[in-house]
Amino acid sequence: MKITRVTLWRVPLTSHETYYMAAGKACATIETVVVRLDCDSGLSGWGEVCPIPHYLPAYARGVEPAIEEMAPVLLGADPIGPEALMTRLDAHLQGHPYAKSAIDIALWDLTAKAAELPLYRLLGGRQAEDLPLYHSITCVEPEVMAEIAQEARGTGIKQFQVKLGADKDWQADVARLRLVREAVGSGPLVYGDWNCGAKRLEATRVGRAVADLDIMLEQPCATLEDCASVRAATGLPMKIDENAHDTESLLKAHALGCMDAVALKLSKFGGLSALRRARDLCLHLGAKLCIEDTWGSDICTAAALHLAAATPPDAVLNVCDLSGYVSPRLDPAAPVRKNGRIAPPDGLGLGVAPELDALGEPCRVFD
Ligand code: 0XW
Ligand code: MG
Repeated sequence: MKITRVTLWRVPLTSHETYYMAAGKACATIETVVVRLDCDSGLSGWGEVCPIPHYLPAYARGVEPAIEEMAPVLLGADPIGPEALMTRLDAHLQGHPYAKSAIDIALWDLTAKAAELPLYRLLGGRQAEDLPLYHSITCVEPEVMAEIAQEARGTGIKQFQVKLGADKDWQADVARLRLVREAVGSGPLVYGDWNCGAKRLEATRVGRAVADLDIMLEQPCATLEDCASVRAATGLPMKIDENAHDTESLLKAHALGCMDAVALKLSKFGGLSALRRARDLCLHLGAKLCIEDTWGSDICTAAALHLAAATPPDAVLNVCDLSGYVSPRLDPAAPVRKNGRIAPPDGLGLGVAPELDALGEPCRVFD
């Protein structure tokens, strides 16, 4: 089997509610990039990547030139066994993991379709029927965040990510954590995410002011060293997100003692092949795993769900139904949350395929 065509679409995804984070970052309408790899056998594989502006060293309009650069290696190549082709792509174009993520997801979709299996079976086999979701709460007034949490709790959600720092008011952040903690009752997991937007001082003040509560902190500062200082000063468990993007960063976070949990996002690492290796390392290091992507719709969401379903359930902290936060749905038949959980699709390959109407006209075709 050979790849004969690479087609790209840019699709604006609009959040149901604008999603505010620290340091002026927000998700209102964000472009996702959808990739289709067509083969001479008639099979097609789908990929997607949706970088959030100002969030990581990645941007949506960077995907197209990176894929243009990789197209000569892709065209005519055998897509079966994605890691072999990804190794060739890494030699041809260094870095650019976010652009490679979309390609790698499409290669896994093709490989699983050719094997006539749902992707989770190729990734090691299904270990979980469904997976626990967290609900991410936009950084607005503390009382409003508590209401959002309570509403989500009523639908069965048991894990809450409380965005912090958007108004640079540390006492408001204390109120956010206290009110959400109170609103959802004891038991559920509540964690505050600064998305790198705090300095050690304010993150430590916030953490110490809620240290009597059952709270986890997520990526308070921009560096692992500063995150580790906050963890040591507050005694609160910590999830690392933006700083975890390759083997070296995972080993460093573990050595610094600040990686109780970690966000394994497809586009930070370079797709399912790289994320599966990172997952295995994290299993060894004993961190709890959030398996997801930065943002996106049904393709990113499905890819992460397949890997999460093929991971030992006691290591999985949670997953994210990214496509539930935005519209349009690329595939209206894709999985949705049910009682705070979500299951991977059961069809062959990724088990999702975008409706062509939702994609519009392609922005580039390489053949
Ligand atoms: C990546 N986000 C902005 C979107 C996800 O839903 C969660 C959040 C994060 O930083 O963890
Ligand atoms: Mg985060």
